[in-house]
Amino acid sequence: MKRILFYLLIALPLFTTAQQKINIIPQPVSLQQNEGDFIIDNNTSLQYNPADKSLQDAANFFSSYINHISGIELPSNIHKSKFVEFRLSKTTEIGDEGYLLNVSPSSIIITANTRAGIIYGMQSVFQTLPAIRTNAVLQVPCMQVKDYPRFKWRGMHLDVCRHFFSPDFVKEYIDLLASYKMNVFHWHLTDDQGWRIEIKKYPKLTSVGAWRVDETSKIWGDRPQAVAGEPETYGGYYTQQQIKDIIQYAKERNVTIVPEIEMPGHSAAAIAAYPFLSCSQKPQLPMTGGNYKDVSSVLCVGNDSVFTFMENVLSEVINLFPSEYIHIGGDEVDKTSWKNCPKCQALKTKLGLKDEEELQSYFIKRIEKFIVSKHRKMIGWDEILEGGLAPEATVMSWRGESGGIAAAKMHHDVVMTPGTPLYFDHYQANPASEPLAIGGFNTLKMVYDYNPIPQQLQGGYEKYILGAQANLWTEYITTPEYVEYMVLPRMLALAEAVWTPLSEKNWDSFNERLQTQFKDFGQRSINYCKGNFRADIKPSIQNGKLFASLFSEIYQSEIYYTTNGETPTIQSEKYTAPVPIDSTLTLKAVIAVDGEIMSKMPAQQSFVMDKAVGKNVVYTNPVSPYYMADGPNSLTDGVRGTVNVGKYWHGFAGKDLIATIDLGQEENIHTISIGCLQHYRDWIMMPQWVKFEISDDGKNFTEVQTINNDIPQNEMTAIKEFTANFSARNARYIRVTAKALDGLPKGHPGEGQPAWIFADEIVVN
Ligand code: TNX
Repeated sequence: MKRILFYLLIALPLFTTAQQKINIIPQPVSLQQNEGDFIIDNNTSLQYNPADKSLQDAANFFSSYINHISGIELPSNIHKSKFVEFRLSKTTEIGDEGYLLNVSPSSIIITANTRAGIIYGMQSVFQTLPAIRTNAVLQVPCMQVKDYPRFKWRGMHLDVCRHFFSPDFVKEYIDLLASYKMNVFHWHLTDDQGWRIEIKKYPKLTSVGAWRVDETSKIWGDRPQAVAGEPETYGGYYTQQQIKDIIQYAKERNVTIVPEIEMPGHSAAAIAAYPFLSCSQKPQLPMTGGNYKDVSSVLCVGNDSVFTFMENVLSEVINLFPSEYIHIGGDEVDKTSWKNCPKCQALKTKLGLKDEEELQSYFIKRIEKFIVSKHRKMIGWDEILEGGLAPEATVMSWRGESGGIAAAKMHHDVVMTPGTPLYFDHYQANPASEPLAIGGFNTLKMVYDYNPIPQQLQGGYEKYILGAQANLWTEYITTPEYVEYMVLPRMLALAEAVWTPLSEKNWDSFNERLQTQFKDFGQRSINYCKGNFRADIKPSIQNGKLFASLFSEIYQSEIYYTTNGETPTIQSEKYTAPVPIDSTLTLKAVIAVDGEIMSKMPAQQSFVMDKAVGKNVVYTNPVSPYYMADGPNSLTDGVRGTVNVGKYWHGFAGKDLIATIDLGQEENIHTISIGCLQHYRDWIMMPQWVKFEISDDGKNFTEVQTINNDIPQNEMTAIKEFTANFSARNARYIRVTAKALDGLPKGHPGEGQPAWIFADEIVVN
């Protein structure tokens, strides 16, 4: 007892001196904070072996940062009372990118096996310092850190084609990556709506392909196509000199740039510049947005001069970029033009290929051979698996993880970039109060919880997962400020998911450390999303009873809720435990921080109690596996959908929804309804009509009513309850038929193609 008291007494001053808490993101493998600080001031020098050029570069990086935030000039290799030392060593436990950081009141020593590790040690130090120039004392808390990454590919992608971003902004983006120890910048340089890299041999790629009629003020999918003679004023590209400069900038920060040159699809800009590249060889104007009507976007695979062209392009790209990997795209290739092209068909016959997928595989394999001949590795989107994977290809898995899993099982390397949760063009907070995004919903917590190693690959295949990457497609992202907003803070969550060992990951700790970064973003005027202030409402069944659990992602927040339809206030019920649901009601919930309500609008979830709840449903046409809501009985689970696509909606692709419910026994009923969603941009439309039928035996059905749709087809978002009211009758079986549209309406980007039907609940009373 005495002993404890003694320790308490000596330990106490340590806590009361209010030493700055260390908040590093990503969380290091091991970190021990010690008493005291190292102060960087005019009595500080840098120490390193000047004969080592890489250390000299690293030292310059350190001193220019310090100069930037304080004005202090740090001299190198002269005697001062305190020093910051950089040492190259051979320490096996920290690998190629790891570092040891030792901060005491008289020295900061960073030890690593490579310059990369030294830079990461510096980044950890920088995170303890002010983010901008102030008069504050530069105080680095004493600590001992051992740190190294979990994955070697820690990537961020940026699409500069759909909208163009200046070289200066690209550098800012690289800086952001580097601050959180991300080491791959995937630069998406060519796409349908813009070619952004100067190719000396083919100047029209940029003089034509980099410019388009400016329709920036209109939403991507609604932009009109260009008309001949209109001025092409929107665009831009990077000269080879600018690219060299950016590569050097990235290298100083240990960021490798992986260039992507898209082929054979997503090539409309190249075709606008050189029409011979397409099957039809028809001239076309550069695209302004997402309208693909009569546009060729696929290279002709049956024309040998197309290969010569692409190989010449790749040669210049390979000469510029030192990256081990060259990304060739390979995604979303519409093979219709190949089917109608005599040259492509002749090639298919000559090579004895089964179908167009094998033609695509032929294309990719031939390009891989070329890239390998230049001593580089080819990487492509997961579609390159179709028709047979090229022998040495690395696969970037974006349509979920399945492509990555398949490739790893074939002993190919994989980078995980699944749309959920790693597409940062998707919403991160309540869409109702966010700037317009492409769709989806990937919150900070979802990104944080992401583990790049799927269960199916545990026990032998882990080594094929190089790491993970988030993608930022910019159809809806027109400005640098908006890029920052979509990337921050989600990139920080990803940084921890790809760097920190699972055992050291902790959401609450991350959320707390994040608050320091938020202050830094604020000081540096960097735009970021303040958080997902939408309470998450999760229905669950416990012992046969329905409950709603409420969650918040926000640091030190509280949740208030109502069940009477009113908007919750700080005086409403405070959430402490799952809320029992035993009648038809709408639950509304808001998030508060420090007594202030932060949600711009409440999250809400409706529940119904009716004769069909919990009853079995049989479908004539299958539910889409992508929109299963909470399982096969989602239409009778008592949980209603919201305008938020995907949540609690059952999706049917292009076919009628025909659902038969068995109530288990004869019941007296007088009303049946079904809720349907329209989400025009996502190809989800109201059915043409809904027919309600009843039966005693499940075989012979009698129609009680058919309700026609009255929601206009151009309405962007709507929820409609199709309701049949009739004089009370006895029945055991109910059949509901929602008739699909014959095709998406005229003027819709997918005109004539099958529409989706989304339904959430069938209510019987
Ligand atoms: C799919 S991801 C694409 C992109 C789009 C993106 C929008 C991938 C390989 N292809 O071309 O920009 O969806 O989220």
